[in-house]
Amino acid sequence: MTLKLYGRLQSTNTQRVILILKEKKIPYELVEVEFGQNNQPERLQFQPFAEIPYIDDDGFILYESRAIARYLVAAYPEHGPTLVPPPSVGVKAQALFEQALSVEAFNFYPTVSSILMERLLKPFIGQTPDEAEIATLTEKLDTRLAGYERVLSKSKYLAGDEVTLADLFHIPLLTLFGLGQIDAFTNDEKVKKWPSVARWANELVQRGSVQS
Ligand SMILES: N[C@@H](CCC(=O)N[C@@H](CS)C(=O)NCC(=O)O)C(=O)O
Repeated sequence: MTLKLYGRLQSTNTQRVILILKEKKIPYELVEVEFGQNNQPERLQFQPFAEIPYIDDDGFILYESRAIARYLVAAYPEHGPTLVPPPSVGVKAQALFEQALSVEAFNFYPTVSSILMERLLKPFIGQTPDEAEIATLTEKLDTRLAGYERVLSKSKYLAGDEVTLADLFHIPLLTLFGLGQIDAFTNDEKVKKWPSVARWANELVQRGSVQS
């Protein structure tokens, strides 16, 4: 049975799963869930937190975009690239991969998604962005990106010289930097300060799985 992905194309968390499905070349069917439908009892039995995305893989239900991605690489090892370090790399290299995953989830995502909420969601629902909050968040993001530069000036990707899920998980929000007026990769001064971050981010958003 074809894997079913319940979500919405505009949802960045759904996009994270679609990206991995495409990278892994796993056939799937997107079941579009409309806004406000997540609270229906028939959905809550599958996603108790009333969110998207979730998948149904031949009766196996799983939610949380990052957990879904980890499941896909483990359950479909014969499809596409590995995207995670193999067990043979040892405990320490595995731990470095986990470290990179945490950087995305706890360092990058909360700050960038908060800026995007202000810049994109608020105007969409008729509210005014809080410019003082955006300035504080942008300052915070800049200190985070300085950290990324320290990492990415030493290795091609976050967990070494091979691309992994840790890098790919950034893509849905990276693709919104332009719309969200986040100038990290367009401001000459910032690009000069963080050239490795610009190199890494530009390469990620140009991957075939993003463009297709
Ligand atoms: N940590 C969750 C977050 C899921 C989430 O926040 N989903 C949003 C859409 S991007 C949602 O379902 N919001 C409620 C709604 O759209 O009804 C994940 O990574 O899957």
